[in-house]
Amino acid sequence: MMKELNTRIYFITDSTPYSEEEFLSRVGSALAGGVTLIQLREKERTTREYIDLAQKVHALAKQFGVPLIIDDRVDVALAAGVEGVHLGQSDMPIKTARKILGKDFIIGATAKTVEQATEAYKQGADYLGVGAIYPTTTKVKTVLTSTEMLDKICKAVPIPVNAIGGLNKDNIDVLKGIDIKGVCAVSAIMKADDPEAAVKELSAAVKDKLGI
Ligand code: TZP
Ligand code: MG
Repeated sequence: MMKELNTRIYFITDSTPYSEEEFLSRVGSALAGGVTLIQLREKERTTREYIDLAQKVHALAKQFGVPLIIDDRVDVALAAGVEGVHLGQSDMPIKTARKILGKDFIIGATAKTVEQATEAYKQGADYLGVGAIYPTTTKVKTVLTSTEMLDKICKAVPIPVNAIGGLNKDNIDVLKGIDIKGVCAVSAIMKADDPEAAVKELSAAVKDKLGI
């Protein structure tokens, strides 16, 4: 189902090097800068810690009217009462998640091939993240995805497609002419001296260079 979903500046968090206070302050700053979608991505926390942090980030995101997506975990997304979940190729199948979560919940999927993209769409995904476009310093099990593949995926599915992986305001030109609906960024925002300013600069670059 097509939803009102703005994936233009999709901020994916990484709390790893920060105290909770510093992390939440950075997330608040990024939200103030105008991210349109936010994903809490935690790999090391216990389920209880993940839910607790999700509720804190959700309280912030709600102040800005920005939907919160939880990485990997349908149970955590449900327990924290957030708006969405992002599922990779080894997470719960999209079809199963859709059955559990209902039609209004936002479900995102990772795709690296046209086959994965069309399958995720058929199973009920609302948007796709495709990458990594550039090598990334964020801890992730991924391989590079070409801009040619990104272009093919955009042409293959009617849902919004976002590019991800090593993207920042200075290197998104390679995405020009490809029908993505937004960019995902971790480091470019999370590690910035001033996340609010970083979001504003990325947003301006996305508008200037990609026309979205
Ligand atoms: N999936 C593909 S690349 C990536 C994920 C989660 C990490 C992107 O992080 P960064 O710091 O924006 O390169
Ligand atoms: Mg994941």
